[in-house]
Amino acid sequence: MSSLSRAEHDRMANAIRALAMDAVEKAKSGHPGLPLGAADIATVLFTRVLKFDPADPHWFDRDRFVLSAGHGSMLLYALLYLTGFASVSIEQIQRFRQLGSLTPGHPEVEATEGVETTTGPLGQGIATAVGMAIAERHLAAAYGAGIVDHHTYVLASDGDLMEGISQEAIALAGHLKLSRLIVLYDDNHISIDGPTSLSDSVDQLARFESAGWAACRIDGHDPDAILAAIEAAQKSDRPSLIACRTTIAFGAPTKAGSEKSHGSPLGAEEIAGTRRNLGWTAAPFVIPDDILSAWRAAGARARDARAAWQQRVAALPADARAELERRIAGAVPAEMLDAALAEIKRQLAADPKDRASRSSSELALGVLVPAFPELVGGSADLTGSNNTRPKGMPALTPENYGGRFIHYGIREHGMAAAMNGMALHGGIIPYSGTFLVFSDYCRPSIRLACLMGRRVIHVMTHDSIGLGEDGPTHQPVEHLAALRAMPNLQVFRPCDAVETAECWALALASNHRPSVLALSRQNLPQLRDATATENPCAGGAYELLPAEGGPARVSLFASGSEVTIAVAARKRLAEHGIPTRIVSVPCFELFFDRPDAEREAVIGDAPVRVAVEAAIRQGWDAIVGSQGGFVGMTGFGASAPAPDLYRHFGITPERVAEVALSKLQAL
Ligand SMILES: Cc1ncc(C[n+]2csc(CCOP(=O)(O)OP(=O)(O)O)c2C)c(N)n1
Repeated sequence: MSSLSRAEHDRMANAIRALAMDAVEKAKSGHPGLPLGAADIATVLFTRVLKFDPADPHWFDRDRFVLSAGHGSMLLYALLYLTGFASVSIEQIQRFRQLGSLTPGHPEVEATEGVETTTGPLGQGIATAVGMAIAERHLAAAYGAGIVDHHTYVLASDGDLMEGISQEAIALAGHLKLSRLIVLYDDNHISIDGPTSLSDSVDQLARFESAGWAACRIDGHDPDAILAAIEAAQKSDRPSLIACRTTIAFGAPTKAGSEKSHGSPLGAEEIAGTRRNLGWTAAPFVIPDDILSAWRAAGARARDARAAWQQRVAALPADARAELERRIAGAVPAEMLDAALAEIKRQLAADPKDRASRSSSELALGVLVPAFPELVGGSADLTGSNNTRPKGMPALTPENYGGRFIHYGIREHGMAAAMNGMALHGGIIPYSGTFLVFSDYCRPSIRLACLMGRRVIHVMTHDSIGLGEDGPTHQPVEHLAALRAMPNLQVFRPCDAVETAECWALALASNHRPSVLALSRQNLPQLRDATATENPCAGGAYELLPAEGGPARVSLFASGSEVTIAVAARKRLAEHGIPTRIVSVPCFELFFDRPDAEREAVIGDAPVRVAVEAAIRQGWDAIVGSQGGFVGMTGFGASAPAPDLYRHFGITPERVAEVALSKLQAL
């Protein structure tokens, strides 16, 4: 497949166009414009360039292809079918956008083998691809070019480049000189409202060049120009943008070049006209044998390369091979984790003292980072505040891709998307840091991590009014509830150093879930005995202290820094002769996953339940009931030293005891 005549190329590209317009027509919904417009780019990429093997969609050293403009999903499904991925049969193409099909409206990595990442929210794909390209360079540094040596290609649309996240992503990629990242920009000048000139006048080439990229503009319907530009990009020492000038819905008689083709079926008449224009005579969903064979041959191009790669892996020393395979599988063996957790607890037992949970996390990382070489950390310019860089962890830089700590800059959204890309690439467990209040700045990428079921670990410090003087702009109030609302996200809020270590272990062991670790700025006493070997945080909530002097009259539930307040309130209630138990609630999600009976046993049958958390109440009713008490925040915080704020907002042991007593009196 080293060269194709123009006629052969056109027929192969038209196969994509035909499948896309017919599938959208049958589904009565979808986006035909992009696949028709970008078919030439995709055909060159998949027949002449991309290193992949449909027989082994997970081949670790394959090139990654990210369709950032996920609305053009039929382009990708057509490519997967044509090149011979078992996941996408012609029947699946015919079931485009139907319940349970492998061809959902936008590409979903968990649904369809061959799809590298879930896309649809514009800008996420290109930013995720940056993480894949970082992963490639990092692992190439660790394992050598014989094992890791591939490119990451992106097809991005106007919308991808307009989204703010793309700026963070291209700046990071340019800074890190990710020369294996090649973005093909479907420069069709059309978005939903009409011509992009309605809302945009950015010079994209200048923009990318200023961020340290190589950039060029070509005719996106000229296969030779496309191939030449990609080959030049492969030789560049920087990431590359290839702006491919295309016509949306290329070939359609009245809708080509118009926003009318972007997001609705072309209609029978327009499709008939497109078929005539393209010289495509086959019936819907029928690909002539010679064209399908040519596509299948393209899909088989890298078979030998994959076999050779497998031989190189097989020739590795047994230990190195086993370690590589462990990392590719994302396996965190229980014995490795147990040993690390035991070592952290040993250090805590040897030196019990008050620690901010962010410092406890640093102590934990001091053990975990050496033990797990797949951990790649970072921070969005808050390294000293997030405590995510344990001593001796080298930075990942263009001069040292083998480094393990990424200075993401002030780019929370780009950071979270890049972490998704690393997790998707495999071989890496990414973690990073920012302030909890800025979880809003990364929320769309965290949501995708949840949807994709990927292990990314967000250390989010300064988790309440307890951060103090920086004031309400920096004090999260609704963020815990907002994060807990996200399906599949584990939000950990440990109460002390022991719980922090335990929550880290749980996050690491969760191969198919992302986690947030919400950590305090302020010091916290160590409430738990560090010599205990079990990990009660695994249940999400557990009785930290039992009632004394009789059956519990009050159950106090709290997370993080407020567990200490609940413990002090218990003492006050004891002075009133009220037996009170304390339940620590480090993770709602794990708690709510438990069987009803277990959950009820932890909630207990004390007649009064009160929850304490320096945040809004939302979510706590599931534990304390709507009649239960709550001590926390009802609005934004304020700027003052933390102890003053806790007093000002009434999050104190006195207030907790008062609420419990008044509830008891009302019984
Ligand atoms: C974050 C986000 N905002 C809005 C949308 C809805 N949307 C889908 S495609 C699109 C823009 C279409 O323009 P372009 O990216 O140029 O794609 P083309 O029309 O060329 O297919 C929009 C606004 C989205 N998918 N993601």
